[in-house]
Amino acid sequence: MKVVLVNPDYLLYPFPPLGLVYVAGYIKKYLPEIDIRILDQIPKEEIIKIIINEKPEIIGFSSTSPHHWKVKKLATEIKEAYPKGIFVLGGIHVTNCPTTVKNSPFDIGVLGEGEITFKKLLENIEKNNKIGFDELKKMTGFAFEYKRKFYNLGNGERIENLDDTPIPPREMLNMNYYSFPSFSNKETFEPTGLMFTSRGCPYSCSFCSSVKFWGRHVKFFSAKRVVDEIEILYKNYHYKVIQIYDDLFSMNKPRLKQIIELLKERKILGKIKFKGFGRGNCFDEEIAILLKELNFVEIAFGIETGSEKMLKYLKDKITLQDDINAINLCRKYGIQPLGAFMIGMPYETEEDLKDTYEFIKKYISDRFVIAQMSPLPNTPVWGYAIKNKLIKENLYEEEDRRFLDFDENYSLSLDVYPEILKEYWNKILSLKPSDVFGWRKFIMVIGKDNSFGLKKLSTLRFRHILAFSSPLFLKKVYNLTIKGERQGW
Ligand code: B12
Ligand code: SF4
Repeated sequence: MKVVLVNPDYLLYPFPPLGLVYVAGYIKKYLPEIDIRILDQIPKEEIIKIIINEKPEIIGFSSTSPHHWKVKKLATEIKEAYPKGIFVLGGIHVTNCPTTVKNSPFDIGVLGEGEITFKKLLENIEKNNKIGFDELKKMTGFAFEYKRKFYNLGNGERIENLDDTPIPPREMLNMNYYSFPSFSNKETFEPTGLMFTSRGCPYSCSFCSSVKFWGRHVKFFSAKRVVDEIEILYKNYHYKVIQIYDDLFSMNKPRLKQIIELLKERKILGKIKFKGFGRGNCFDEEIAILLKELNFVEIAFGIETGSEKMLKYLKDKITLQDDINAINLCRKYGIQPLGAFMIGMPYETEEDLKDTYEFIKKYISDRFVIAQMSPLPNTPVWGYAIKNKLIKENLYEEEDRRFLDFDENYSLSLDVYPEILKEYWNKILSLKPSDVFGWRKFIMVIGKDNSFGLKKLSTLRFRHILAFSSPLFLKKVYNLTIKGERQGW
C-alpha cells in the first residue's frame, strides 16, 4: 500500500515539516511493508503529476488553523485530479475543529498526536481495502462522516514512551531547503537545524492551543535519545546551530545535566550553538548556568505584554517581574534574551499598549518580535471573540489573511480605537534595531530552487550578496513579498 504525505508549504517557510516526518518515521518502523513518502518543497503541479503517476491509496495533509484554507484548497485540487485516493487530514486544526472534515476533500481526520492513530487507520484500510468505518467508530482519534452521520471520536491514543518513536527520518525531506542560517542574531548566522526534545506544556495560557492538543502532562525524550539526534544533526547535516522548538525546553533540570554530560562524553559539547524557548517563572540561576554550559546563545520568552493586568488574563502563574528576572539572568550569563509580544487582545486599553511599549523600550528593545493576536480555536480567547461576534465560527475555512499581517480593522480589543492600536504598532516597531540588509525578509522568500548556491550560505557571503542584486532574485522578492504571493500558491 502506498501513502503520500504532502507538505503544503512550498516556498513558504524554511522549517522542516517535522510533524509529517514523525508520523512517516513511525509508520516506517512499525508497518515496514507500507511504502510511505513525503512530497516536500514541490510545486502543486508536480505534486499532482506524482500522485497521478504513483497512484497512492492514501494522501495525507497537515494544517494549522490560519493556514487551513490553503491546505484545503490544495487538497481539493488534488482530489479533482485524482479522486480515487483516501484523503486524510491530521494536525492541530482538525483536532480543534473536527467538523472541518464535513463537506471537504478530506475523507477522515486524525485527531491529536498522530503516530498511533495513523497506524491504526492504515491497518484498518489494509484489512478492508477501504476505510472500515464500522470498526473505526469504536475507536478514538478520528473524525468522519459516515452514513449521513458525523463522528467526532476525540483525541487518539498517546505514545507513552516518546523514545518508542524513531528519530525523525529527515532524509525523507528535501533537506537542502532547510540549511538556512538563523538570522536572529550574529551568533546564530550559521545553518540552523530544528528539533524537539519533549511534547506538551504544563501551563494554560488563554490564547494558546498547544496545551489542549498535547495535554498538560509533558512527555520527554530521554537524554540519550536527544543527544543521538543532536549528533545526527551536527554530523550528518552539518548544522552549527540547533533550535529546540519545545514549548518549554528548560524545565527538566536533571535531564539538562544528563544532556550536557553526554555531549561532553561524545566530545561535541560547545561545538553546536542552541536556541530555544523559556518561560519567565520557570527560569532561575541554575537553569541559566546549565543552558550556558550547553552553549545556548538565545532564549525566547513569550512575555506577551508589559501590562500586569493583561498578563493576568493571558497567562497563569507568572508576573512581569519573573520575565524581568529571566531577562537579567540571560544577560548576566551572556545568553541573548528575545521577547515575544502581542497587541490587539481582548480587554486591552490604550494604557496597556503604553505599558507594553514602555516595557519593551526599557528591558528588551534589542531583540523582540511583535504580532497581532490571532484567535485560535478551542482557547478562551477564541470563546471571547465568538461571543462578541468579532469572528465567525468558520473563520479558518475560507481564505483569510487578516491575522497573518497586522490589520487594525480586526482587533480583538473592544476597548481601544483602531487608530490608536495602529499608532502603538508603529511606535513599538520603531524600537526595533534596523534590518538594513533585509535579512529577515530574505529568509522568508527564498525557494528550494535556490540556484544561488545557498546551501552553505555562511561560507558564501560574497556570492550571496551578488545573488541579492540579481534580477532573478529581485523578481522573486517582488512576487513573493510585494505582490503577496508568499501566502498563496
Ligand atoms: C515549529 C512551529 C512552527 C514553525 C514550523 C512549522 C512547521 N513547518 O511545522 C514555524 C515557525 C514556521 C511556525 C509557523 C506558524 N505557526 Co507554529 N508552531 C510550531 C510548534 C512550536 C511546533 C510544531 C511541531 O512541529 N510540533 C511537533 C510535531 C510532532 O507536532 P505536529 O506538527 O502537531 O504533528 C503531530 C500531530 O499534529 C499529527 N499530525 C500532524 N500532521 C499530520 C498529518 C497526518 C496525515 C497525520 C495522520 C497526523 C498528523 O501527528 C504529529 C505527530 O504526533 C507549534 C507548537 C507545538 N508545540 O506543537 C506551533 C504551532 C503549531 N504554530 C502555530 C501557529 C499559529 C503558527 C502560524 C500560523 C503563526 C503565524 N501567524 O504565521 C504559522 C503557520 C505555519 C503553517 N504553515 O501552518 C500554532 C497553531 C495553532 C492552531 N490552532 O493552528 C501552534 C500550535 C502554537 C500555539 N501554541 O498555539 N510554527
Ligand atoms: S507557556 Fe507557551 S506553550 Fe505553554 S500554554 Fe503558555 S503559550 Fe502555550
